[in-house]
Amino acid sequence: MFNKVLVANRGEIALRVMRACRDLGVRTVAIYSDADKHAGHVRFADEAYNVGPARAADSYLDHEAVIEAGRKAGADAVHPGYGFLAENAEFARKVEESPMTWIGPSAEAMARLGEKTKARSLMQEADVPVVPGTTEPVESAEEVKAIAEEYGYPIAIKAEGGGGGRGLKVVRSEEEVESQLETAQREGEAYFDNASVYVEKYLEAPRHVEVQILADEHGNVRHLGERDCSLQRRHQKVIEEAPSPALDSALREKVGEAARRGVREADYTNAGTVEFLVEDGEFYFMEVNTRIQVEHTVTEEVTGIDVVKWQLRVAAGEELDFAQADVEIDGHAIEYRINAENAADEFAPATGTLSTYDPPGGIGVRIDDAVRQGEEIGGDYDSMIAKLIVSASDREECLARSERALSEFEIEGLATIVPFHRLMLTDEAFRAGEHTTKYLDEELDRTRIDRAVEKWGTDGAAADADDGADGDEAGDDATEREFTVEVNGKRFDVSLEERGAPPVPSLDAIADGRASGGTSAGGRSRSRGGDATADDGGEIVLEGDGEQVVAEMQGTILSVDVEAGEEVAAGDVVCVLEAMKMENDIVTERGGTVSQILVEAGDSVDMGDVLVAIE
Ligand code: MV4
Repeated sequence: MFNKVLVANRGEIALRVMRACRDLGVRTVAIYSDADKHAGHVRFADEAYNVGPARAADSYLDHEAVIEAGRKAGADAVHPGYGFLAENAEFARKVEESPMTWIGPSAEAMARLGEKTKARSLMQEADVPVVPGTTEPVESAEEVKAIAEEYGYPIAIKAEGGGGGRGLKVVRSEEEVESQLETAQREGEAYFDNASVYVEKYLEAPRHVEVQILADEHGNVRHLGERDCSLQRRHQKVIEEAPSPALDSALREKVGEAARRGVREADYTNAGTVEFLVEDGEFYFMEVNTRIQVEHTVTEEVTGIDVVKWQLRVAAGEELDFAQADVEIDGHAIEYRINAENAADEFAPATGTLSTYDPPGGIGVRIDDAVRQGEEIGGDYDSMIAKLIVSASDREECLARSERALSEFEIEGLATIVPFHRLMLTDEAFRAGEHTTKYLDEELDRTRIDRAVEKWGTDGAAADADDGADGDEAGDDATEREFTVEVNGKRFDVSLEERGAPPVPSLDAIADGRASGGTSAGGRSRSRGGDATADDGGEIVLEGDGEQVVAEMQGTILSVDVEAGEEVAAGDVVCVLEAMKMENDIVTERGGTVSQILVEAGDSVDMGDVLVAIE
């Protein structure tokens, strides 16, 4: 095993890799940018090297700086995590040529699978079903039209170097061929330095199912079952789960074995993922991801196999010590990506300081993160700040446990997509496991997301207690504070909201030495005398010393305790109002002669209604 591993990444995945290193007794080296001096992965590592002043992602992409840090630290291997340099065959080759070991597939295997037509041919060789289409690049619109004649529209034109939705163009009729071909070629050139494109039959509403693979350098290839990643937004996965609710055991077996045959054919080693599209009970190879993925966690939860640990072991030359038949899928796991984004604003990235960060715990709950309370999220990097992985004995239990865990997740100071996840747990299609890759972008009603964010707040946290009262973040101008009060030994969480300017005291009130018409203690309600307040809007006309006794809150009149013409003194009870299950004595402020009674027992009254007039 290695002595020291450099982790060429940041955030939760850097920590995830370092944890596997620690479990194996391997020392860890972090790299960091100036913006990340105090970041979680830096704090966790045994030692850390600054790889450049660049603020954002650039520092983590500097091949030479990363390799130089490894040399200085005396590291004997490099783990790239995901993103950044993870699928860069050129960087992998540079590490291979250094004294360090590359923890991943060989640069050669990466290059082989990175080119999509090569990967398609290779899969066909291994008897893995591919989407009907070409295994050679196409150049002219005529070629494309001829292929479309064969399979029928719609077809997909895909960039040879493509992936993740970039360089994918759908063609629905012959008229669109020319322009879509040009666009795909242009995007391929711009994104991947490769204008070469190929054609596939386009599947309208497939599911995304991917198989986790582990392969050692001794010829052993194992699959760890599949994950379902159909819930995506603009090609970004949002929720992933294992196993896929879309497969039965026969199809599961077929997909897993196909993935195994495919990577064996590619002479592939280390961890990898074979992605498939599944539609109408058929599955088709899409691409191979030659890295550890964000969602590897759900596979770990249902198989009990530490995928990252095996990446290190396999790279160190060890042999996989379990047979395919030993791999058992036990229960169900779902991963929720906790992204700092406002779901109600087209998932726009959010920045801010994590004034509260209190993740859930308990049985079946795993949190992979690298942030802590008080940290500032500046928007320099990917918006995913944490992952919540929930596991249980079956999907039903997993969904119920997910509701519990998400409602426990308390994040303040920053919008996250927790409310969106809570919405998904109420969504029929998701709960039934029937959602396809089109669901989020094309089928889900946007206003439901808006309402979820309103209900649970942008952070979706502890909202059951404060009843969606994060109104200050929703942009209205109310000032709101939360208080905890104890009444008769019982604890209540209340939130108080103040809107508008405070009332302006009247001249009368000032002369009387009162601030404004104050509420008497003991459930006694204020009545309005000459001290009309600013929010009266002039509706009450005061005559001389007259007084109007008004309802302080909405409720029901239980009794009227005075009669017209009766003389009353200040503080006398004129009626009793039941509101919020309490009986409130309504008293006069100053007293006089009762001139009018406007209510009787049983009447419902609104706040501000005049009950009794006094002259
Ligand atoms: C497809 C497809 C339908 N038919 N290919 C999108 C990402 C890229 N890697 C491949 N993608 C697709 N390729 C054919 N022949 C539909 C998609 C697709 C998709 C795939 C997986 C997950 C989400 C998706 C969302 C839109 C389109």
